Amino acid sequence: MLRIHGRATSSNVQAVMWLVGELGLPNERLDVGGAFGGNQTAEFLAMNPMGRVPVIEDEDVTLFESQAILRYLAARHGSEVLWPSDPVVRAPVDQWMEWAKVNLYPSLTYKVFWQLVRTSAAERDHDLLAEGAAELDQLMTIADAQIARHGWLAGAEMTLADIAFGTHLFRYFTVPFDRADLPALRAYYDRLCARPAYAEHAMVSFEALRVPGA
Ligand SMILES: N[C@@H](CCC(=O)N[C@@H](CS)C(=O)NCC(=O)O)C(=O)O
Repeated sequence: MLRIHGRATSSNVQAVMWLVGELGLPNERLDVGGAFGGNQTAEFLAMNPMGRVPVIEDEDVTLFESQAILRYLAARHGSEVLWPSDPVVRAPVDQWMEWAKVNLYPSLTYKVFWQLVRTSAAERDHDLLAEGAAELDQLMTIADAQIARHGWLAGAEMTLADIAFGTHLFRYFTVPFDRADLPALRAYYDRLCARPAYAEHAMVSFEALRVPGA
């Protein structure tokens, strides 16, 4: 059975679990990382020398890096729609997956989420927070236009690009900061929230991550 190593509060684990839920794959998820520890043992480092989650074990495959895991699971167990086999159809899906990981993830995770949830108010870097919020305005405006035009991030149907991107929207819309008013993005997020697999795996409380005074 597919085994996923990683705590449910990790956004990278959440992306993998959301896909696992969408595909209905039987699985076992183990709480590893953060307060659970277990990610610096020799056994874990043999699977991922970075000591990070998620890691998956699936029959003959052991894999780390969440985006590689998404591609692998979709290619091996998924549908043609989520991760098309035709390179021409797949390319924009891959493009938007990378766009989300390379741009959205650091701005939201390290500049906004970490400042608001994982840094006490006394130590908060307001310049960094403002920088992250401005970056998010720009990035989400791009996403809003793309979604308004096509329906989903990479086209007319939900793909891995939406999983790589949409996973982060729960935190984006939940942490308290000034967001741009983007109707297509908001409607898209509401559609994601109505999906059982998203509600179960991406809309995970982050209160366990909050530091005192944040
Ligand atoms: N590029 C990696 C990043 C993995 C990563 O940074 N994971 C974080 C959780 S989101 C982690 O393992 N942090 C240490 C911990 O949880 O103990 C991926 O996408 O899988």
